Amino acid sequence: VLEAWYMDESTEDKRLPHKLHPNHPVSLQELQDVGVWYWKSCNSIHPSRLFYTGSQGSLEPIPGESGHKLNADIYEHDPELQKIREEKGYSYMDIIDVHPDKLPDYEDKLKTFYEEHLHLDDEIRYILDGRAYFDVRDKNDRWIRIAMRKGDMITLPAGIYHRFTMDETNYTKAMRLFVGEPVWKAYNRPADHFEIRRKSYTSDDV
Ligand code: KMT
Ligand code: NI
Repeated sequence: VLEAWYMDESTEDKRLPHKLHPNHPVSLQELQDVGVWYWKSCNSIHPSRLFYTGSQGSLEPIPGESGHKLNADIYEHDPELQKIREEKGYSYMDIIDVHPDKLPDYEDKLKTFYEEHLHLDDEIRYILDGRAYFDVRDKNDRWIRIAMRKGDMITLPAGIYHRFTMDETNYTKAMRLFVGEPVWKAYNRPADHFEIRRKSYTSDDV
């Protein structure tokens, strides 16, 4: 099942869960309200399955056999991944192995990933192995932490403030997807002058 929660204010190790006490979980609907899509693989170790149902972009609990059933073990030739890529136009993909021996400038990159930033395009990640956290700001500017593990896919909408960190297991391998030629440019906060910040993801009563 989806694991997402509001974060505490502690400045302790970013790799820790940082849950509130008591925990304040965040639902799939609440994520969708800020424009984040999240879906899990059928091979997830979690019992509850959520399938991305396609064109409407909705996530629903197992609707019979319809929808996509990603399998991270066969990502190189997974027809379900292929279908999503075709439907969404994710023509570009590469794989980022976040490990000191595999990722050049490992420490610097992790530092950059954890700076609060936005992109002008969607950030689409599919976790092939290991685990990680994506943190996103809700409409009231509070941090939501999303736990990602093998088989999970996420789409952060263009313009949302977010950041990324490893968890205590210190390993993740992720597929990066993109519509067309990839643009990885990150704009650290404050970056509110962009048109994309006017449209959405900011407080409704502004
Ligand atoms: C980003 O821009 O936040 C990232 O690319 C996160 C790291 S993907 C493993
Ligand atoms: Ni980013």
